[in-house]
Amino acid sequence: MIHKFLSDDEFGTTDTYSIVLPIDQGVEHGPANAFLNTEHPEMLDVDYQIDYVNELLNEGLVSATALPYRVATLLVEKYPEQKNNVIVKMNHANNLNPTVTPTQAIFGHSTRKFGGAGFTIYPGSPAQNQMIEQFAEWRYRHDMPVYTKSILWSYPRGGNFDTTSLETTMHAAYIAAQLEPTVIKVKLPAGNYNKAEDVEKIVKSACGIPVLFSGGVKTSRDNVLNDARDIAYGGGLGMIVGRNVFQRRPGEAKELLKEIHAIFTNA
Ligand code: FBP
Repeated sequence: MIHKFLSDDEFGTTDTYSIVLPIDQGVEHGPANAFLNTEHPEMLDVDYQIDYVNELLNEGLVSATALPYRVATLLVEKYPEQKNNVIVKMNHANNLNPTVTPTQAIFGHSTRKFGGAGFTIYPGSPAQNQMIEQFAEWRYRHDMPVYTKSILWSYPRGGNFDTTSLETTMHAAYIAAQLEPTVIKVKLPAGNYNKAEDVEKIVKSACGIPVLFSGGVKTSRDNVLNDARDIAYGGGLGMIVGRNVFQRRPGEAKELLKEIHAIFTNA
């Protein structure tokens, strides 16, 4: 498969793949957990962070980056040539208070400065309709179809059900597909599942919309590469991988990214 950046016209088309670097964990998990208490604490410094992301984009190791509004704006101001490889994450949750109903608030006020816009929905949450309608509102009535590509994170949560099963993930992909984003992002199912074959079922559930997979806490190189193989051979568009990249030292992170690229290139 051929590697495509978000800025390429062929992004998301058949026989291409993309590796997206999300760095919204400072909002979602807090700056200490996301950046400081890791092997790569320099990431807490936003100037360092945007230089590092620019470097990974320039080296062709990531196809796009998904950032919260302020960080996305700083990156595009310093490196305007990266504009079309930046996905501004429009809504966010945070894990400060676990008793709050899982929902996402709109932070971003415009997607025009960027190449892509990212939204999250939590299917199954008591607040699911609010998030689904937030995305539908932007997708159909505002500027997304004209100016930007869209990535829809679809994470089932907020109810008394297994959030990580194959069935739930297929359901999340099918719901997301009806909103017609450019690309859907779901997590791989957890536990004992049939890897590449189940990835294929999730991809089919997305009704022709390409699917990015993965994400999660930092784990071993082998685990990340096994996931990459399942995704590549199951027909996924690629990976969206944050903490497993930026919580590693740069040398190790770049080696891991190169190995992921090799898997997708040869799939
Ligand atoms: P969770 O709420 O399950 O942690 O998922 C959110 C998130 O971590 C985002 O912050 C990020 O956009 C995406 O999932 C993937 O990032 P990572 O690879 O670090 O999990």
